[in-house]
Amino acid sequence: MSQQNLESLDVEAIREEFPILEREFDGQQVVYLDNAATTQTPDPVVDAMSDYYRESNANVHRGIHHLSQEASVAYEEAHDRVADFIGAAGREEIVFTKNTTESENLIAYSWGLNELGPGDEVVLTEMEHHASLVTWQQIAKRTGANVEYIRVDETGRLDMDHARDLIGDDTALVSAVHVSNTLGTVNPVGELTALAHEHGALSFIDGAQAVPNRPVDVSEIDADFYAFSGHKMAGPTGIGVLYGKQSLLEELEPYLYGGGMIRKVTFEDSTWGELPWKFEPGTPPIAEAVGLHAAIDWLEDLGMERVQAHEEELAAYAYDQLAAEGDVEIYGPEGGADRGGLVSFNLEGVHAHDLTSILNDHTVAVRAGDHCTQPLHDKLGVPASTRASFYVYNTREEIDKLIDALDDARALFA
Ligand code: 7TS
Repeated sequence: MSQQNLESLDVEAIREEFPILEREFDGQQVVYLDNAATTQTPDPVVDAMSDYYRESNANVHRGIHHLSQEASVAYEEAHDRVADFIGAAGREEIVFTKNTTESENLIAYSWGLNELGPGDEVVLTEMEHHASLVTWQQIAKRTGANVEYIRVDETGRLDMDHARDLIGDDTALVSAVHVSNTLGTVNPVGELTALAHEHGALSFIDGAQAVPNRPVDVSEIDADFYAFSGHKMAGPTGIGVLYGKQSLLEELEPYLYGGGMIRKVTFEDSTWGELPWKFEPGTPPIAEAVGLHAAIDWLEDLGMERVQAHEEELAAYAYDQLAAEGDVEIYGPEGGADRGGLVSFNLEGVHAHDLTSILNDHTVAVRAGDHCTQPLHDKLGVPASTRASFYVYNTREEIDKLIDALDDARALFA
């Protein structure tokens, strides 16, 4: 794709599909820079879900009547669409969950509890989200396995020498975040997966901050498992994805039991249905699957390369503007190809929560806290940071508003 094409996201036209961006508080239009927490939902996605409820709503699992048939087809096709979007082989490899957190827990319970034991190692990174860190920590406690962490260096990148030292024959799983939700670092997840495989270990990649923002091909990464959430990619809340290699998913015990996932049930025992239904018991998120399908169509119309280029451009701009302030500490790589579309920082002498509250007075929506990476913040030596995170509808002018508001925070607190 040419550079010109890469730069051609029509942000003005995109913004028209998000009425929420017109909202005003105290006469000021909202500047929404909290996209790493959740993105806004464009009209075509809202319409797809609304149409589903108005015209096709029924339970799935192939009921005999027309509406159930229609709902089932829509639900199944959503799996196909996701598979195609991330380079999976087919719907058998796509399990719908509630969110990334549930996808992590599914593998932790289905595989971890059954397969891990004393002496086994689970290798994480110091920049894991609690969704993975807390989960594997607790599974390790229950199984006697050890958790090790690949170090984050002073530039906010993974120390790959340390990764090579840590990943060895005792390693059963390497679980790494693709793009850090705090540092913005884009990790070499293909290399980490290759290291895991060299030692007979599996790899789980947390793609919650990657799939929304860049082209992702799970077969190229060769990840065994890969997880992400609908609500961070212009889709609805209530739906997440677990990708798993079919051969592995076939061997795994289900994590939740119930209706819709069985083949044969007697009073004595039960057998499991086909993939992916084996892992989707009960009434699934049907309208949300329709919404996720629409969100993927919408994103692919924009072009994921363009989405990535737009975010990298905004992140580099924000980084430079913040760095030029002189009293701002920024975490993570400087920008460019190994930073995703977010910047976490602290203003000298001002607590992140106070700064975020001042920014809110200017209707600039950012997030303060540890962003579910407490151990990483401990390592950075700060209790919290302020994070601005970008999506396809954000502009440089919105970042300028954030920068302008810093003066108020200095005047009040510094
Ligand atoms: N992994 C990463 C890297 C994340 O950023 C998040 C959510 C999750 C997992 C969990 O996703 P969920 O959909 O199950 O909640 N991150 C954030 C955040 O940074 N602020 O709010 C949610």
